[in-house]
Order: sequence, then structure tokens, then C-alpha cells
Amino acid sequence: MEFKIDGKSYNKARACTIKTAHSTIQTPVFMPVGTQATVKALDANDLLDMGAKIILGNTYHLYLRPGSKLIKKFGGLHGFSKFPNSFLTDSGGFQAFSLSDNSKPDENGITFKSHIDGSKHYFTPQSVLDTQYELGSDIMMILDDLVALPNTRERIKKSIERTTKWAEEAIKYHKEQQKKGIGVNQNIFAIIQGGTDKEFRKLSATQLCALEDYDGYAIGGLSVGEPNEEMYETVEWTTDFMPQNKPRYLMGVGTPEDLIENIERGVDMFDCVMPTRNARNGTLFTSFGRVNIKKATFKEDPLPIDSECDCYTCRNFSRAYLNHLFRAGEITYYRLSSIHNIHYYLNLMRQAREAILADNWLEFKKEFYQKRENTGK
Ligand code: PRF
Ligand code: ZN
Repeated sequence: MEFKIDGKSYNKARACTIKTAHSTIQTPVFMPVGTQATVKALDANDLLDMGAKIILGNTYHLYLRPGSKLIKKFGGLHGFSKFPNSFLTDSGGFQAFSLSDNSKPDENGITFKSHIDGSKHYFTPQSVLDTQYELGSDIMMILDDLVALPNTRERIKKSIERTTKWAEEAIKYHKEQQKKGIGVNQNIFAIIQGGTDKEFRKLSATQLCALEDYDGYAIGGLSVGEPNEEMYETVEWTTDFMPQNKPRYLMGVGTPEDLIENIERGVDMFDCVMPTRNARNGTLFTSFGRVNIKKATFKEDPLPIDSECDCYTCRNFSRAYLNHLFRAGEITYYRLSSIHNIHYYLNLMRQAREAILADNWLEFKKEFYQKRENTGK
């Protein structure tokens, strides 16, 4: 993977270019979540129209169904879904921890029960890479050991030790596989853990970033219920221990405000279910804050969701129509609202990049908050 810094602005905000075998990604970037090899309610063409250069897939889900062997037969995630740009796949560590009944980590991996049929499985640092080789993702995440917050210091310490041990095993395995011609175009990211404790974060970051064969580093274990300010402080602290010359990815974050705050703290890449999940629940993002489309006030409103938005939905349809589709439970509503919300996130990142390149980050941020304050949303 090629990586270059195009510009920097206030504090640690940076704009970079990442080149994988399938696309050129300009950062800051938001990666729409496509757990099941589809961004819910959309297909590859919708995503291409919106300019998505990279989306997420989940090893945990695709391993259980339809299985990575089948996906490999179709040319991996790209051939199967027909999304030609990049895929990043999460390792399954987080999903086993959050979705499966009583998942149990030990020194060598994680035992978990399928949320689909209750069958028992075991993920190891090596096995999740094998699955991701078959999926053919451009960026593979390693297996990490997650802990719920708050937790005891002993448990968080254990999580860091395991995550480092697994990261050492994973990079060794990946290099061996690449020598055999497997995964040669695939990149691999390690995941920093450590809760919201500064010493633990420093320890995890220095141990993992010393493994220099990694193509990038992620900050995991945040946005799991801690207050926002603690997340921001932890990110501000952790990015100082991460290299300048590689991408930094904050996993599972967040709201538009979280993205702005963490770009300023040195993060390049984000993913979150928020735009798609909120769309389906009726919450739409606009430059003036959040709008609840089910409200009766929109029943006869001829305006688009956001008059500043140039997405397919806003160019063509009224709030009245979306309000009706939502209330009637029509499938079309999910597509149109998801298009708008993802467009909002992608566009926010494009504007953030421009502000960084023009070195007027603080003005951009001020305007971002000011517009929201005016409506109190
Ligand atoms: N680890 C992994 N995936 C994740 C996370 C993590 O810590 C998070 C935390 N917000 C989201 N997705 N492997
Ligand atoms: Zn729109």
C-alpha cells in the first residue's frame, strides 16, 4: 500500500492519500459499513455514485455465512459484491465479543457461539487471516482481545498482553504467507487496546507500533460506553505514539461531531453503523443538525431533507415523500435515506480534507458547530 501525507492543519489534523490494489483513498475517510458484503439497502452502483472508495466487511459474519470459501469462488468480496473499490475487513474479535453468546478468549484465540445457529467456533490470529485471504480484502484487521468498559486493571492488562502476542503471531504468519504468494496485495493493520488508561494505551501503542511490518494501526476499544471527552482524550494521547508515515484508523466511531474531534486529534480513517442505522430509524443528518423524518411537520413539506445536500435523494425527493415512505414502511425509504446519510458522511470528510489542505481547520470546525447551534440539533 502506498501512503503519503498531502497536508496538515491545526493540532494533528492531516490529509493523506492511501493507494491499495483497488482504489486511491483520500483522507480523512469515512468507510460505510457493509457487514454482510453489502451496505444495507444499497448496492455497488449506489456506493460508486456517492464516491465511496472503501467500505467495510465483517470476517465474523461472512465466515459464518455464506463462508469465505464460497466468496473466494466468486473472486472474493470484489467479485461477489461487484464493488470494485477497496474493502477493509474487521477480524471478528469485536463481533465475537459483542454478538456471540458467552465468547471466551484464551491465550491462543477466542471461542464463540454463532449468533445464527448456536454452533461453536474458534478464531485464532492465523485463522482470521486465512479467512480474510479468501475474502480478498485490501486491508485486514488482526484478532484483538476486547474488554467491556469499565473493567479491572488486571483484565485490561491481560487484553493488552494478548493483543500484542496475537499481533506478533499475526504479522509473522502474514509474512510467511506472502512469501508463499498468498495475500500479496493485501495489507494488515494492528489494533491498539488499553481502555481509557493512559499508561495502558501508551504500552499497547508502543508495543504494536514497534512491529514495523504493519501497514497501519488502529485504535480499538473506544466508543464502548465511555464519556465522549474520555474518548477524545484517549485518542489525543494515543496518536502521539503512532507513526506519522502510516494510516491511523479509529474503529467504530462515530457521530459527525466525533469525526471532527478525532480528525483534529490525528485520525485518518473511521467507520460506523450510525449513518445507515440512523437512516433506517428515521434520523437524517444535515448541515444544520439531525432531523427526524417521521415528524408530522414534514407531512406536507416540499423541501429536500437538506437544501445544501446534492445527493440523489435530495436532488429528487421531498421531505413529504420520505415522511410518507417511512410511515408506510416502504423498502424504498431505506434506500433513499441511506443514500442521503452516507452522502452526508462522505461529503463531511471531503470538506474536512479541503479545510486541512487550505489550512483553515479552525474556521471549518467553527462553522460546522455554529450551523448546528442555530437549530439546537
Ligand atoms: N476491535 C475490533 N473491531 C472493532 C473495535 C475493536 O476494538 C471497535 C471498538 N469501537 C469497533 N470495531 N476488532
Ligand atoms: Zn441528501
